[in-house]
Amino acid sequence: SNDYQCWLGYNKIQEQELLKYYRELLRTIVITGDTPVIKSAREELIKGIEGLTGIDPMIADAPEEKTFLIVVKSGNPYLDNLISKDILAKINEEGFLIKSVKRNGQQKIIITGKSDQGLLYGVFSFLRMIQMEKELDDIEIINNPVNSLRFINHWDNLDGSIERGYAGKSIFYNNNQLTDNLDRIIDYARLLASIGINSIVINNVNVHREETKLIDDKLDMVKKLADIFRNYGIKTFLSINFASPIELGGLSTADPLNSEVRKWWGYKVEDIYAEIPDFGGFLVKADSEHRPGPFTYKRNHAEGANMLAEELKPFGGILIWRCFVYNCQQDWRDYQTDRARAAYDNFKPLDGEFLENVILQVKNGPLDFQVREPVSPLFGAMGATNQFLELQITQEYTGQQRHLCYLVPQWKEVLDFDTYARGKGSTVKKVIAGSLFSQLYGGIAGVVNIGDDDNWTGHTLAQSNLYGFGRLTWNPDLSSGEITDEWVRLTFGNDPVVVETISQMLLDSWEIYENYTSPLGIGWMVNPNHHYGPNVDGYEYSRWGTYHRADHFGIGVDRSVKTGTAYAGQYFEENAIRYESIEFCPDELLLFFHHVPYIHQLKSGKTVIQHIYDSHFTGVEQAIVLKKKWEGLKDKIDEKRYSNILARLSEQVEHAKEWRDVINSYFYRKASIPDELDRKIY
Ligand code: BDP
Repeated sequence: SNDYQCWLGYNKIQEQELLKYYRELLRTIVITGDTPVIKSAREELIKGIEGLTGIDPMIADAPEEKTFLIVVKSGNPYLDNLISKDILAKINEEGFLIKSVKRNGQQKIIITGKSDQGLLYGVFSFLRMIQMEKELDDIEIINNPVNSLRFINHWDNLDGSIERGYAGKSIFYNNNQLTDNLDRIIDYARLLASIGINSIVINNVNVHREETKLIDDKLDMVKKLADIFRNYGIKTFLSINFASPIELGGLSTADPLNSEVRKWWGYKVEDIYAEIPDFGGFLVKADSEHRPGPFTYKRNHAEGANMLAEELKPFGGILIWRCFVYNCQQDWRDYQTDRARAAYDNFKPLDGEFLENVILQVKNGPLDFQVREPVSPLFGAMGATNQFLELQITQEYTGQQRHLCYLVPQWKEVLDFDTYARGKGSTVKKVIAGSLFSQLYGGIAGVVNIGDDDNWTGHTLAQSNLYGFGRLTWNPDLSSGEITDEWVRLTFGNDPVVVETISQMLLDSWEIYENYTSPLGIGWMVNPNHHYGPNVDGYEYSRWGTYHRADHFGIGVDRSVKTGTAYAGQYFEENAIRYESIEFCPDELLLFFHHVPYIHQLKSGKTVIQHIYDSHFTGVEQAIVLKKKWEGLKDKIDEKRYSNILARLSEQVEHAKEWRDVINSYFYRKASIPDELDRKIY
């Protein structure tokens, strides 16, 4: 069904002239090679052409006079007189070239690349062009991935549950076993490869008892998954338990400097590579939210990470270490400690101490995937260390796939943020691609939003977040508009009304969600634990370090250097100055950085309290408009997807009202300042 196929639906081209044109061109194709990845490319090409044109293409091994589409590696002699060395030299290891050429008066399209993966990506890109009804006459596209590691993180547990999963159960595991439905995993690998993903972590960062065994007597499960993903150019990684030497090995310690511990890991790593020679490496959450780590042994995180990295290195493995480390036991009354400071305080002093196959994985913001946060000050602050950006595709704090919240615009802001680490233009996207400091590794990791629901993501429109994530990891310079337009066309077809309406709904949705939830960068006004729905004081008097500090007079957390927690001082000067002063701090982050009276006037001209009222009333109106726009497409969308999305949008409207009323009445009572427009506040 369409909802299951996502953006690989390959529905028949509607436009008759074009259909004729494609049919003529794609009758015979050549794709050479029989490695597993090329096989996947060939199968995809056939599937795509069959679906899109209704013809059954002839696959030849060697180019003939009349062959139109030729997919060969860049060393193939066939290309010698057709494509110049200069052009070929511009393709990087995983990149590809799609070029129209003429040979003996015959028009042809060449797809080429240096690696099997390059060809696979080229094929997906070509199919995308057809799905989007592009002319093929005069094209020359050189397309290289900007990030070398394009990562998906699964928070799946072996019992089949998914931490922060909003679309059913795990597609990998069931009852501590590998699922029987391997076909679905193949389809998943296709979806990921089609957007350029080349690495996957297959289990939750919180590694519990069963998952600890994945490097031990459950390694065969890893092997089976790796065998599937490999065919699509995707490397498999595991989250590991830092205390494994104790839990699995029976040692009395997991001290990274203990020689028995090192030896134990060395053997383990050897075992893994014996089974899975191209195994990717480990991801580690240590000393965070009750996970074990080097702090127990008075070692620092470089000592912890390097110990593992050293064992992985001979096999080409990578060690990814998360910077989500903070004291989750802090006291809400303590105005001095600030959770936002934690990642920087813990890791910045260690810059330069990590081995070259260690990558630090940093969440986009200093707290935890809120609807709005400033960018983490760690980006750019560790010039001698590989850094990854971690994004959350699964909508934990952004409506849990019951609300529409398209995150690509948010991610674009993060990627384009200027850290000033090396003067103007030191954007996050350059830091993490490794280009700002010429680092060996770089990339983006996304906590994925899929499960075993028919449509993978619960809310069908949430498929766009996975698509957009992949496209951005490939090329962070793509605009939100381009990505959105692509996704809508590939998913729902090329009808201009459909494309225009859905694109606009997506592009507006983040701001709408922000409007009716927590205002001005403050965050956290959610129900504890499950994090769905409004609860202004839900976290205010608990230990997690997530406060708004609202009282009768004002709201916000003073993170200035002069009078607050000094978090603002963790940024490079240009940003530090901007965030330090109430005057320069942008409205949307004001309450993140400053505690201000409700009557404080924003740059918009409104007072804080009036902004809260207005944005919450507006947010609900906008949610209603989203639903209306969707209803306008009733005749243009298949029934299953139409009703899935309609049901979610209806829930969103009702739930937005709850948010509005809870937030507005809280602040109305707290501040005792009436709404200027005298609207009814419940
Ligand atoms: C938080 C989630 C929690 C994760 C944690 C993490 O609430 O379930 O384990 O992040 O990233 O957002 O480790």
